[in-house]
Amino acid sequence: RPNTVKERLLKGESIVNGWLGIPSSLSAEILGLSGFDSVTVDLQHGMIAFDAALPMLQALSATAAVPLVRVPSNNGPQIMSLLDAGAYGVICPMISTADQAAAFVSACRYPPKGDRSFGPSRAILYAGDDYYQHANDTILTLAMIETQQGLDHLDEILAVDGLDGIFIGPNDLSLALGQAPSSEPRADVVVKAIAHILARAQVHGKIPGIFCSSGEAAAMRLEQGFKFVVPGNDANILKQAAVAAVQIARSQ
Ligand code: 3PY
Ligand code: MG
Repeated sequence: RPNTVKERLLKGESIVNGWLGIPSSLSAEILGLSGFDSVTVDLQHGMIAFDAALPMLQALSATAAVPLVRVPSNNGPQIMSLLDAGAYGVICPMISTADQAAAFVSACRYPPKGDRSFGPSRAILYAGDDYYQHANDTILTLAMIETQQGLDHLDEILAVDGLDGIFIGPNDLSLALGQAPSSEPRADVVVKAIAHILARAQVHGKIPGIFCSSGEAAAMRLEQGFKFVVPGNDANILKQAAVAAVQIARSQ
């Protein structure tokens, strides 16, 4: 099974990605059927461990959305487990150096390109029996740029072979630059850093992605030139819709 999202990104097309932090296969199925191109199971800040992530990846398989994960950290064995579980792409937080980026990419690639260990227990069910032949090209790798060191080493990180793109974490990036965390930063220093990361990613031919917290914000980022955006996460979308529905009910 091809990774249509990676193929489209490499052609320069834009992707709208859903974001799951609630540990529920039903939530995964709902977002998977909501029109997103891909959906990310967030094992870093979502309330999700491997045992909950597995049925979520299975639920996404019943939809057209490409299943991605955000891992808690740059941990090879953990990345490999989630790939074995059928993730077709990995977003890795807090990438600060080229060595870290190279280790991340290596965990996603079978030898000789990387050091991924073989055993795609469920991936083979999702992908098909020829998983091994295509896996190194299929798996999407996005390194999060969200630390001061990551900014300092941006060009070296972007030069890492096999890294498909970057994904900005605006909250951690704000903190790194001495500002309060925000998904839609307004502080000049953060606005400039985001524009800089975007421009450098474009120069290096890497996919520029960014987390955002609403449909409007995601549309603005696409307009700005980002190619992989997130119009909010499941918990916030649920909360906002619930609050709005209660308000409407009480206003009659
Ligand atoms: C950040 O904003 O730091 C993120 O990691 C978004 O999920
Ligand atoms: Mg972050």
